[in-house]
Amino acid sequence: MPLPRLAVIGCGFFAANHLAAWKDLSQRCELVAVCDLDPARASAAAARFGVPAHYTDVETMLRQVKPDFADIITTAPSHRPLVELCASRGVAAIVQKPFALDIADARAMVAAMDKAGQPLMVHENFRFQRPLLRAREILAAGEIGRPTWGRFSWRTNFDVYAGQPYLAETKRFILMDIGVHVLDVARAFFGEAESVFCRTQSIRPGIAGEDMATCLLAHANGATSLSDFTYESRQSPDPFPQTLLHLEGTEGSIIIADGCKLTITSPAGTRGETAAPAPLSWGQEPWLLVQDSVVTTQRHWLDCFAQGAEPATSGHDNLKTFALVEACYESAAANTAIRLA
Ligand code: NAD
Ligand code: 89V
Repeated sequence: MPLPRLAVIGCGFFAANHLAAWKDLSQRCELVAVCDLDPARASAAAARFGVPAHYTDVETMLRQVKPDFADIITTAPSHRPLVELCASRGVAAIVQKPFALDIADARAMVAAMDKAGQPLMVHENFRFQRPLLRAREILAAGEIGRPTWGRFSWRTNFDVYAGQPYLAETKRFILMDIGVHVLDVARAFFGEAESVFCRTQSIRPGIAGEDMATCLLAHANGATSLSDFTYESRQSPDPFPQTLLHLEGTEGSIIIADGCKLTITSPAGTRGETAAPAPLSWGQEPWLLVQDSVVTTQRHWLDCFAQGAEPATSGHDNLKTFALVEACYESAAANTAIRLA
């Protein structure tokens, strides 16, 4: 059985992690081409990762290499046209977060891929980080009883602008860049929210969008969660890129602290675990936790693609996370809680 053929679109800052992860998964898929509008980036990525073909035009690439799926690692403005182009050619797609510029574009992408009968996944990897996967296993096993309250906290002063300078000009910033991650984690743990109240702040001078947000969610399962995230938190050690966690249930609690350290309290007592990322030959601190989750996310796609199963962060599912982000913007603008449809 031939391996599924993969083409990558976008060879910028974060793409090196996707490409290295696809090379680690080369027993399960064949990386046949890369494409970038910038010819130097396209040829450098092909050379670095031993990819047989590189292009600067996506349509030419799709026509010539006929991949089974594309991995779209561009920024949000190009996501809808690229996903719709893949759909028009019957090519399945993975698209990086944030899914789209707005929910109308996100819905259009889901509709296009549904019409093409092809799977669509958002590469949303925070929920695939090892400490969070382990905490979800413990919660699902019922060790702390019924979930009642949770805080999902992502606070750092990491200089994200050095590698991703476009974020300094992005009008809808922290909710769209980090909220899509952390609110997706909140949904993964507690399920859908019925209402949100969000407050945003702009702390750092010269940053176009909000760079701090605090979101209070009322979940349909009765739990309350607090999701908070910022690039303007000065603390030591700086926990970047970890999502710290404090979950409570009717029987106990799960806490994820710096260093991927879990503390679980249940009727059986209190114990500690460490859920560290797997070592990677191409791993680089402080990114290893994220890089490891990229491999896990891409392996999940391959599992689902082979089985014809819907990925956990399918376009359909990520619409619900995206709707939460849009509701947070609406709440912050109106300074009131917003009920979700
Ligand atoms: P980038 O701007 O550095 O790279 C994007 C590349 O795509 C550029 O080289 C650009 O030339 C290319 N491109 C854009 N449109 C194209 C088109 N139509 N055809 C071919 N190439 C095209 O961006 P980045 O920092 O690598 O981020 C890419 C995405 O990844 C963003 O949405 C970002 O939010 C996301 N991201 C995710 C994570 C994570 O998964 N944890 C981390 C960082 C960034
Ligand atoms: O994951 C992301 O979207 C990046 C980060 C720096 C948080 O890894 O922006």
